[in-house]
Amino acid sequence: MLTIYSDDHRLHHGRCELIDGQLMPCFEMPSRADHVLQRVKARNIGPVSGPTDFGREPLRRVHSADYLNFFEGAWARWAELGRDGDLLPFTWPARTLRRVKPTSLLGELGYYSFDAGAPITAGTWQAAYSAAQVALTAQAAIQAGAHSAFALCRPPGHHAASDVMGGYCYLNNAAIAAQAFLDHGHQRVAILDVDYHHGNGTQEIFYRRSDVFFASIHGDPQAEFPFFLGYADEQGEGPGEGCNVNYPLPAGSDWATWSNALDQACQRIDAYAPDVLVISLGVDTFKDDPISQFKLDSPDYLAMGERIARLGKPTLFVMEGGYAVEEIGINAVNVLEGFERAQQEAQA
Ligand code: OKP
Ligand code: ZN
Repeated sequence: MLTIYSDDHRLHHGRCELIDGQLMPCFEMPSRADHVLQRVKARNIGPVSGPTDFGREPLRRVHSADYLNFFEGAWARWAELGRDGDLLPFTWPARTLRRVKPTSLLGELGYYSFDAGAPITAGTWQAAYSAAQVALTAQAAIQAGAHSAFALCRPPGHHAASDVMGGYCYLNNAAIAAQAFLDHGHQRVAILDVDYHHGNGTQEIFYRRSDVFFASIHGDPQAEFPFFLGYADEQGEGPGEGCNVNYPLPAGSDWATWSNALDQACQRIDAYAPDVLVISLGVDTFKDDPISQFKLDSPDYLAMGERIARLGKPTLFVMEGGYAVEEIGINAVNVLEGFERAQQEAQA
């Protein structure tokens, strides 16, 4: 399987995040991508290439122009104010406040975000831009005939909505790639989000559309980030009615519980009959993940890849979360190896 990767991810390294009332070093750190790349090479799953630059237009198909302009220019405005620490929001237009867009940098940042988990540093725009190009380049490989490809994106993307950042995410890599499939002649795309956290951004982007089916298996938002989306009764709206399905699972869920949800998600995807499949590949479902509460073990990721392969669709894997840094490479690449093994057996 081809892997697309860019060193630009290193340009994004937030300093700290607020977790359980404590300021902690960011869990979403550059070494995450290093470990995945190392494992891709150690297991020799295929070639690794850099991204092609497809420009801003494919980002614009998913994100609003005002949001992209704000994000691209935010650091320069922060620096102009004489600041050099991370740019972080701290006030949002929640209920009881107005959804106006203030003119000041911190006011605007509140308008364009939903939490303080997405710090903007000097290199964040470039890193996120390159991650989106990584996803688009892997998408193009499948467009050109590859059965599968791995977009080793960092920072992740699935919490980013059309004009809102948050949860370590700025640009929705998986959504941008899914939209690119449609823009290159595909009719129906399914996105399966296996990250521990609900892909609220992806859901929002496609919620009223029937050309993208979104399925997500995640920690129950009653108890887990992002709290305010990801419930089982969210099934899509208008033309998108029936094209969204959520499987919230309780803390402590192991492979038996998780794989049952996966089977259900796969049945729904099968019934939708997509041309292609995009996997939001988070491996923070791992038992030792420091911020998550599921109990998957490393071999389970092989089985996950096998089950996904049985859908029999061209498949783009897009890296999302996973914070047990030592094991993230093993677990992510296990999904890819399980997929390839089942795929080769099906062909033989
Ligand atoms: C990103 B991805 C707030 C702490 C809350 C945010 C989790 C984001 C997960 N600073 N944690 O889905 O793996
Ligand atoms: Zn996650």
